Amino acid sequence: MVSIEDYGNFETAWCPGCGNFGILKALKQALVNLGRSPHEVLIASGIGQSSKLPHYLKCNTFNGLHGRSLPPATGAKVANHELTVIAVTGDGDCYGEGGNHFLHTVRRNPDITMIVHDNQIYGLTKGQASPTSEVGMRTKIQAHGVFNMPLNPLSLAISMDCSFVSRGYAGNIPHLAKLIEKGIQHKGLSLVDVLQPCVSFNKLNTFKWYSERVYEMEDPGYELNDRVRAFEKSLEWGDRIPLGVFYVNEKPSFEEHLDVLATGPLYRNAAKTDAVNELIDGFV
Ligand SMILES: Cc1ncc(C[n+]2csc(CCOP(=O)(O)OP(=O)(O)O)c2C)c(N)n1
Ligand code: SF4
Ligand SMILES: [Mg+2]
Repeated sequence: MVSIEDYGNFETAWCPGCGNFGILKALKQALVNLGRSPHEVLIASGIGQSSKLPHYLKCNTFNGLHGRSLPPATGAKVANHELTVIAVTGDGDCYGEGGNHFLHTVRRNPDITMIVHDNQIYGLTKGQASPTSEVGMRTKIQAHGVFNMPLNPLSLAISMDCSFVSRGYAGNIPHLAKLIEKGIQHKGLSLVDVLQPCVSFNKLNTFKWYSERVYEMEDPGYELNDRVRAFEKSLEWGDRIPLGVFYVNEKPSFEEHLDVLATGPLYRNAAKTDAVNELIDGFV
């Protein structure tokens, strides 16, 4: 039987009190609840405080370039679709630098769970505004306040028909663990955007600020495949901020479109080089 201890217990470089700890705990809990052993799991990340998370888990990991958690995650899933593949990323990493990859991964729909540590700030580089920072937020760089409109990740994902769209909160670990579990169980790309307080650089969206606003949606009040109603719900932000699953659309995953995977994972199939050799010989 898998236990939390199987995923290790590491010293971290995160600030004491950071919301990242809640996400790490919820992810371990979700993997254990689903009975996934460390060797069955791959976590791919980019660059950021959030992207350090794989360093603190004993399982297969890949820590790549800024904004690039999704391409290696997709590649790994195609090479071995029996793996549980999770992309861990930040609001800057995923919605800024990696925004293009986000859009096209939604279109591709690989069976990957994306966990976005959305602290509405660039934490690692010491507190510049990110794509999700609120208008008016002052930082050392945005000394007169942010004036760019924040990106709404849920609305964007729903508008593009992302097959699973949800929001969790790093201060509600049991709820977040359940959400991650649902994301992993869903076949296709699942987005879990996590509101994550950065206690060092985001003095606006604090644990107190979130705790006064977030609420769990037991039942969103519409069928989860109703894209228009889900989009409308995703616009709710302010005095009340909904948490939970906003949208689900079951559709074929990227891997299901690839006939070559029908006989099993690529890594198990012996490479067939005859046709390639014949082609190369044709140029000699
Ligand atoms: C191509 C590139 N541009 C910029 C950087 C510098 N950089 C590293 S992390 C980061 C922002 C991280 O913000 P986020 O993804 O929100 O992660 P957080 O640290 O907040 O968890 C930036 C701009 C980089 N490493 N590579
Ligand atoms: S800078 Fe912010 S996001 Fe980074 S570890 Fe510290 S509190 Fe967490
Ligand atoms: Mg961030």
